[in-house]
Amino acid sequence: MTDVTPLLSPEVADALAAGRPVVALESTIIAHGMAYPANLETARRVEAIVRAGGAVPATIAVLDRRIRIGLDDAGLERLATARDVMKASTREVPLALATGRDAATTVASTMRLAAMAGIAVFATGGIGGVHRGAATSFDISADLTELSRTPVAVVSAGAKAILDLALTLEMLETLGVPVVSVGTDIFPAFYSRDSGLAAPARLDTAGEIAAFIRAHRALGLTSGVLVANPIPAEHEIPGAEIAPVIESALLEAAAQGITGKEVTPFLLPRVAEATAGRSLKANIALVENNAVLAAQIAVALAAEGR
Ligand code: PSU
Ligand code: MN
Repeated sequence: MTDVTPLLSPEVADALAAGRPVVALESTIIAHGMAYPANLETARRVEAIVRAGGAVPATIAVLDRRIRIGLDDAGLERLATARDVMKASTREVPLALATGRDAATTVASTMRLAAMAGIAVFATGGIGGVHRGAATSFDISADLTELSRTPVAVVSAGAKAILDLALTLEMLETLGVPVVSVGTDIFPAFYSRDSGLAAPARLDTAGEIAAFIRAHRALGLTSGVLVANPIPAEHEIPGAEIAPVIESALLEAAAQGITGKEVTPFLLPRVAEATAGRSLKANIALVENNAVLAAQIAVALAAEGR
């Protein structure tokens, strides 16, 4: 019989039992979002940043037929180097468990598994959302579905720049997902600080965000919260510069018939190549920046008892 009980690392289990701060981390970015060795270096550095911020990192994946909440270094290395790792959104988690395939978790499945384990805060790069052309392709990430039904705060640099951000914000509103930009009135656009779209709400400190999450929870609201934390200015790629690169990568994807869950893994290396690695540097910087804030939020939440 398949064992679906999450297997917590000893460090994560201890922290959760004691009510100490824990930050969940996804693994799709390791297995499918960045190439080796940048993926492994980033995974390690993000964990170190969470620790330095006073929280315990819990990178989530499915390995050896078990849901893992908190990986050791061998687990991180395996995800960063293995060739046949599945990209598992929530609906694929049972498939990974039942077939015994190793799987990296997306924002959606990481949220769900974090919630199962009692982890309230999660740091990532950018969420999936409504793709350009979704009116005909229907390509809308299950990350939005999960945000609508799973009470985890997702610290991101907004949604992936390859998406239709205006439609993504509309969808988040329809789904009742609070969207809070950090220290700005505008919704960030992953590689750039300014999407040209107004943020639905603004908060300026981790303490304020923790208070928001507590109020959201106290009301019995069961959705997630999207915390949109702009990339640090020194690492941003202005929208006007990155937009044509993304557009030509999207055209290439369309020409090759790339659809569904393959789209992001197809685009990211092409964007990295076309920007001579600048997009990869920006991606790493924003993930690290989100890990800093997520640890602060987790610490603030734990301070008043989760
Ligand atoms: N953003 C990135 N790199 C990534 C992802 C997002 O910069 O690899 C991943 C996340 O794991 C997210 C997933 O949950 O892509 C969304 O995939 P899709 O659009 O197929 O739902
Ligand atoms: Mn999709």
